[in-house]
Amino acid sequence: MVKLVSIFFGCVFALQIAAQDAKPSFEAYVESLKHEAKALEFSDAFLQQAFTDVTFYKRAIKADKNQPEFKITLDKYLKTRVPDWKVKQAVELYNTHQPLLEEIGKTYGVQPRFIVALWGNESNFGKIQGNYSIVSALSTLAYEGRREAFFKKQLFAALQILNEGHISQDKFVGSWAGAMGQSQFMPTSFLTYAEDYDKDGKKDIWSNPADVFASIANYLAREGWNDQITWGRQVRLPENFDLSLAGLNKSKMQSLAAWQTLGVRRFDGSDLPNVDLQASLIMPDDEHGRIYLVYSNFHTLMRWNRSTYFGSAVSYLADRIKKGA
Ligand SMILES: [Ca+2]
Repeated sequence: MVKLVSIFFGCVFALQIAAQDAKPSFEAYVESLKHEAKALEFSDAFLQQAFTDVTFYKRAIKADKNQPEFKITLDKYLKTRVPDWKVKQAVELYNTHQPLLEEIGKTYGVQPRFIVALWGNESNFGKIQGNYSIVSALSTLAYEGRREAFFKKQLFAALQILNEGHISQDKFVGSWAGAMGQSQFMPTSFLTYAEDYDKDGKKDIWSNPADVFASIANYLAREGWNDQITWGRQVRLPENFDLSLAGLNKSKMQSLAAWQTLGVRRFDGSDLPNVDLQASLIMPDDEHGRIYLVYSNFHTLMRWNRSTYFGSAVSYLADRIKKGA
C-alpha cells in the first residue's frame, strides 16, 4: 500500500512537471495569438506588422499581481488623487476649452465639469497616458494566463483599432493593463464608446481634445447619465441610524424624502433638497468616514470604474470645478 501511494504521488508530481513544461514560450504563444487573430480576418501583412517588436513586459505581470487594494482612508485618497494643484489645473483647462466642452456637453447631455473631472482623474488631463505598447502589454497579460480570455478579447479589440487606422502603431501606447489615451479606455470600451467628434475619420483619444471629450461624454450618456441632476452629496447621519440601509445595490435606493424622514441631513446639517429623486446611501470607508447620498449618475460612474473611491474622486473634482469655474 505504501508503495502504491508513493507511486501515485510520483505520478502526480511527474504530471505537474509535464504541465509546467507544456507552457509555451512567449514567442510561441504570440504565434498562436496571430493564428487566432487570422481567423478574425486580419490580414497576414497587418498581423506581421502589428506584432513586430512585440515584447514580454515583466513589469506588467508584476504590476498586475501587485495592484494596491486601498488600505488608505477615502480622505487620504482624495488628498492624493485630487490635490489642490489638480483642482487649479482643472479649472484652468475648463476655461481654456469652455466653448468646445459646452458644445459637447449639450450634444451628449453631460455637464462639462464631469468630463473634465474624468479626464483629470484618468490621465492627469492627458499628461499621463502610459508608455507601454498596447499590443505587447495585452499579449503579455494574456500569456500570463490568470485572465487570459479577458486580455485576449482586449488584444483582438486593440488589433481592430489599429487596423481601422485610428492611431499609428508607434503611438499605440497606454498603461501596463492596456488602458489607452486621455480617457484610459480599454480596447473594448474604445470600440463601444469612442467618438470621432471632429469628423477627420479617426477616433483619436490620444491627442485630439474634441475626440477625447466626446468619447468621455458618450460613455456617460450611453450608460444613463442625466445632466439635469448632479452625482449626489455628502451627508451626515442621525444617532443610532440603521447602517444596513447603506449600499449601492439598487434595491436600497430610496427617495430623498424618505432619507429626510430617516434623519439624514446635508453635511452642514440642513435639510435634504426637496426634489423627487431616488438615492443610495454609501459609506466608502465606514460610518466614521465620508458618507454620501448618491443619485443615478453615481451609479453610471460605477460602470466606468467599480471603485467607490474612484467615483468619489471624480465627483469631488467635479464639485471643486463648479466652485472654481
Ligand atoms: Ca477625430
